[in-house]
Amino acid sequence: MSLIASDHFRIVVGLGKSGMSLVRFLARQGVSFAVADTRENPPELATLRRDYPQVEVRCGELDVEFLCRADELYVSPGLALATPALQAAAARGVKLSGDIDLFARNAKAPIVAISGSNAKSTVTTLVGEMAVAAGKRVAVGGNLGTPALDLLSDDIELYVMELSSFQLETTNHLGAEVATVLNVSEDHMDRYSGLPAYHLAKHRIFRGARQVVVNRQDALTRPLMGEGLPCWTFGLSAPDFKAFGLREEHGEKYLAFEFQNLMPVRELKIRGAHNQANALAALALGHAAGLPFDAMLSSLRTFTGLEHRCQWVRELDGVSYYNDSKATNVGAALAAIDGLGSDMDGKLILIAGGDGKGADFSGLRDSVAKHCRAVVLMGRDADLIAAALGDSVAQIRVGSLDEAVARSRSLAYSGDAVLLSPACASFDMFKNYEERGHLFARAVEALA
Ligand code: LK2
Repeated sequence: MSLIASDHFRIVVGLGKSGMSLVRFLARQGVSFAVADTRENPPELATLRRDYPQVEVRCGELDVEFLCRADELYVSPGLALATPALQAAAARGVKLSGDIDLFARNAKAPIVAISGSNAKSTVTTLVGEMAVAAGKRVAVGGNLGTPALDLLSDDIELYVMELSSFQLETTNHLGAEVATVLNVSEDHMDRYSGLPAYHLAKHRIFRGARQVVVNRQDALTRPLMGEGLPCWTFGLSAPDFKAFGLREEHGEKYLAFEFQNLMPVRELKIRGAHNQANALAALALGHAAGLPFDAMLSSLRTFTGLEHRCQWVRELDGVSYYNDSKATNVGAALAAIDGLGSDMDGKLILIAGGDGKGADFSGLRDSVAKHCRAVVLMGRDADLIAAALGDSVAQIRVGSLDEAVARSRSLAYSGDAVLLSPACASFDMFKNYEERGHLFARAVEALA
C-alpha cells in the first residue's frame, strides 16, 4: 500500500544521508522523483548514480523552474528553508516538506519524539535501551544514527526519534504518541532570525501529539499549543502528581515518580545534575509510552553515556582528559564545565572554539571563571570567545587540535582535567564533531 499518489512528482533537495534515505524510500514506493543539490559534488552522488542510474540529478545552484515541476520538495536539514529558490517555489504552490513528514505518514507504530538544544541523543539512546529492556521491537534514529525512513518496518512496535530543529522545520505533521523539547538555549543563530524563531521550529514537534513531556525548569519547553493534552513533567525538584524529580530521604537522593522513590541517584553511572535530569526525562517519556519501571531502571543502571559526550579518554600525570566534542553550542559546554568542574578538586583546562554559528559566548564567562585554570582557543571564532571571556581567565590561542592538547598538558596540574568542549560546530576545521572527537582522543593517546 502506498500513501503517495503515483501521478505526483517529487524532488529530493540535498543529497546527504537523509536525502539518500529519501531516494531509497521513494524508489521502493515506485513513484517518480528527481534529486537536486546546491553542491557540484554532493556526498552521496556516486551511490545514487550506481544504485539509481535512472534518477535525474541536478547539481549546482538551485533552478526554480526545475523545482516547480514538483508538487512537493523534500528539503534536507542542511539547507535553510529561507533559501530564495525554495521560497520562490513555495510561493508558486510547491509544498515544502521533509523526510520526517514522510516517515510520520508511513509509521504504523507509536512514536516517541525528542528534541531540545542539548541532551537529545543521550535521552533518545536511553529511551531506546529502556524499550529493548522491556522486550519491545524498537527502532531508534532520526537526527542520530539511522535516518528516519530507513527505520520503517512493519514489525516495529515503537519508534524512538531524535529530531533537530532543522528536521522539524520541514515537518508539517508528526502525530507522536509522546513528544518533548528537553530544553531550549541559543543555537544555530546563523540559520534563525533569533531565539523566538528557533523556539518556534522546535515546537512543531508537538503537532498532533497525544501526550507531552515538559521540563519544569525551562518554561520554553511548555507546548505553545495543545492545551489540555496529558502532560508529564521532569525536573530536579521533588515531584508532585504526573511528575518525575529528585527526592532526598535519610541522606539518600532518589530518582522519584510522584510520591514513590524509584532508585538511588548514586546507582547512575552518568554523572552530574544535568544527567540526573536526562534520566528523569527518559523515565517520563518511557512511562508515557507504556514501558514498565523495572525495565527502565535496569537500563539506567547500566548506561555509561555516549561517545564524544563528556567521555573519559585517559589519565596521564594525574590529569584526566575528556572528549566532549559533541558540545556544539554554549549550553552544552556549560553543562560539561559545571558538571565536571563541581565534581572534582582540581581545575579544568578548557579547549574551545570553532564555528560559533552567531552565538553570544558571554554565558560562558561565570562558569569558566569559576572552574577553569586556563582556556585554550582555536578555530574561526576563537576571537569572539576570547572577547566574551575577557580577563576572567588565562587564555592561549592555538592553530590546531594537536597543539591544543600539547599546550593543555603543560598547563595542567595533577588533579586537573583537560576538557574538549568547544561550544561551537566543527565545520571550519573538521568534517564533523565526530572527527574532531576522534582526533582529540588520538592526540591524547599519543602523549608520551
Ligand atoms: O547544525 S546541524 O544540525 N549539526 C551541526 C551543529 O549542531 O552545529 C553539527 C556540528 C558538527 O560539528 O558536527 C547540521 C548542519 C549541517 C547539515 C546538517 C545538520 C548539513 C546537511 C544535513 C544536516 O546536509 C547538507 C546537504 C545540503 C544540501
